[in-house]
Amino acid sequence: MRMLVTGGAGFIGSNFVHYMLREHPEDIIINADSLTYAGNLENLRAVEQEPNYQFVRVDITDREALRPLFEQEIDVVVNFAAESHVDRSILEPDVFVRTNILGTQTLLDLAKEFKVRKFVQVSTDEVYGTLGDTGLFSETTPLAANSPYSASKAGADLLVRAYHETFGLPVNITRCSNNYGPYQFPEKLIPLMIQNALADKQLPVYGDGLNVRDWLYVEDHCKAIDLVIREGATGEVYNVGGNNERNNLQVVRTILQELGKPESLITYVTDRPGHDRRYAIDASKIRTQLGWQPKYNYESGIVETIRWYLSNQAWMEQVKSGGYRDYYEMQYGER
Ligand code: NAD
Ligand code: TDX
Repeated sequence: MRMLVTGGAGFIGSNFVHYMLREHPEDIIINADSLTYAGNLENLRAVEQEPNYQFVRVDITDREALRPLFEQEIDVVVNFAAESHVDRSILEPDVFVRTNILGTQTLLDLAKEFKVRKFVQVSTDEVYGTLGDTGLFSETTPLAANSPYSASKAGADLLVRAYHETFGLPVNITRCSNNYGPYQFPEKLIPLMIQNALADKQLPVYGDGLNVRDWLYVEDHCKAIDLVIREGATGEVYNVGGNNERNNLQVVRTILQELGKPESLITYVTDRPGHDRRYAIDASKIRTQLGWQPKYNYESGIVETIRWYLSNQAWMEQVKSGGYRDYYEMQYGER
């Protein structure tokens, strides 16, 4: 199978490339990524010489630059490429609309023109909006996005649906809860808090710290996408989540305990505007229909993740310094 993976230099995408090369060495992976601030080829250094892996620096809104990739007979497109950080979307929504909506539509057009066998859109539980104290998001929960980020992801989901309904494009959409694990950019809660705690800097907890997220180890997400590629019924949406609801204070306290740092580092800061209170996923459809089961439980996954960041401080320093970007600017030219 020849697979076009977009956004493969980001957090989940790079974990997915590693996962696929390990689990399916017979497949060919073409990683198309424009290397924004969130894209880091350092994540893929261990596989860059693999004969069945290829990296192409390309923007998913650039139809003509993408065309030669589709001319290489792509079987499956897996679209991870996105602007992914909610706080940035509040500051600068434009690029979210451009990449997440226009970029997805550009890929859909090419997938249709070149008759790919499957288009998998990697979406998020945030398209469903927010929950109160009870209830779970199912695949039929109405879309009710609350941030420019989630609105742009919901817009993309609707386009994916429309290309299936209108043009018969064979698609799947996966909607996953919060991922954690190696190679996550340190603007997101877990790596940010680990870094700040290690440096004895304050840990900025938004609002009352009681917002709930449903955490999933990134490898379990990759496993779910792999299953959907191979066995997902055409046109279907699959929710992915690990039944690991924790509020933000619980997450931050675990990090402090593991690192032996004091709770006095916790600092309550102004809440995120439109901050969704609670996300929780009903993943029974992918579990019963495709047999997906997460391998990691949160208690061991979070400890393993903290240890990964501890033993990969060189990676983190590079990301923070921007040094890796300067290097790849040299390698791949001006952006
Ligand atoms: P990320 O920000 O770490 O990585 C995004 C990648 O996309 C980067 O490598 C970046 O360079 C690339 N990219 C951005 N704009 C591009 C463009 N115009 N053209 C080509 N490449 C571009 O994101 P992530 O956390 O790995 O998320 C990956 C996908 O999974 C996103 O679609 C996100 O919405 C979705 N998702 C993320 C989570 C999570 O917890 N992180 C949960 C559910 C769904
Ligand atoms: O400094 C912080 N302090 C804080 O309290 C940060 C960065 C976050 N938070 C809170 C906000 C959220 O309630 O922690 C929670 C998690 O925040 P993020 O890591 O920014 O993730 P979230 O907004 O939940 O979105 C993530 O999961 C769904 C990803 O960034 C999205 O791409 C994905 O779709």
